[in-house]
Amino acid sequence: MTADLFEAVPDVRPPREAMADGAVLLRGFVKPHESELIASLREIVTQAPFRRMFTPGGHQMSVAMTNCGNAGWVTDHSGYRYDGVDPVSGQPWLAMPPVFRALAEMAASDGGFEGFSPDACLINRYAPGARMSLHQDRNEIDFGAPIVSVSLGLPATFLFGGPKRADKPQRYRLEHGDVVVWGGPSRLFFHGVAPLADGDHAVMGRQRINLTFRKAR
Ligand code: MD3
Ligand code: FE
Repeated sequence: MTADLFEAVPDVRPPREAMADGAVLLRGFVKPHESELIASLREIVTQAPFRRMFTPGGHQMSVAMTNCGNAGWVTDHSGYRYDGVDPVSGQPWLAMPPVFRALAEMAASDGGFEGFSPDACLINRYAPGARMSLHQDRNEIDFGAPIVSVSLGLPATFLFGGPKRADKPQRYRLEHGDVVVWGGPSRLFFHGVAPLADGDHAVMGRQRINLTFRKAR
C-alpha cells in the first residue's frame, strides 16, 4: 500500500494529560481559534510592544514581555509587581480581548476550575535562545485561582518541578495551540522554560509566544 504524501499525519499525543494534582495539559485547545487569537495579539503588541525588563537584581530577562487586562506584571530595580499602567507608555494596558477571556475561562472550567475570572494576561515572547529559569509565581493575591497558559509558535521544553526548588523537574514539550491549567497544589510548583531551540513556525515564525492568564488582584 502506498501512503498519500499529502495525507494528514494523525496526532499521536493524547488530547488531555494530567501533569500533577491540579495541573492538566489540554493539547491543541486553542487551535480552532488561532486566527482570532493572533489578530487580537497583534493589536496588543502594537499598542504595548514587547520589552525585555530588568529583574530587581539588575539582570535583563531574555524573554520579552507585555500585558493586557486590568493589571500587568512588571519588574524593575524596585521589584516585581502588578501595575494597571504600562511603565513604557504611562497608559493603562489594553483590555483583555473577549476571545482571550473566553478561551481562558473555558480552559479553566475544563481543568476543573469553574468561575475563573482573570484580570491579567502576561504575554511572553521567546526568541531562539531565550529561557526562563526555575521560579514560583507568587505575586498574585489569590493562590486558590489557577493560572491558564497558552502556547503559540515554536515548541518549547517546559520544566515542571515540585514544591521545593530542589525537586527534579519533569520535561514537557509544549506546542502551538496547547493550553495548560495550573491550580490546586501545583499552583505554587517551581517551573521554567529551557532555552528555545531555533526553528521557523508556519504561523508564528522564529518565536514562541506564551500567554498566561491570572487573577492578580
Ligand atoms: C506552573 N511562563 O510567565 S507558562 C511565567 O512558558 C511563566 O512563558 C512560562 O512561567 C512560559 O511565569 C510557563 C506555564 C506556567 C505558568 C504559571 C505557573 C506554569 C506554572 C504557575 C505555577 C505552576
Ligand atoms: Fe511562572
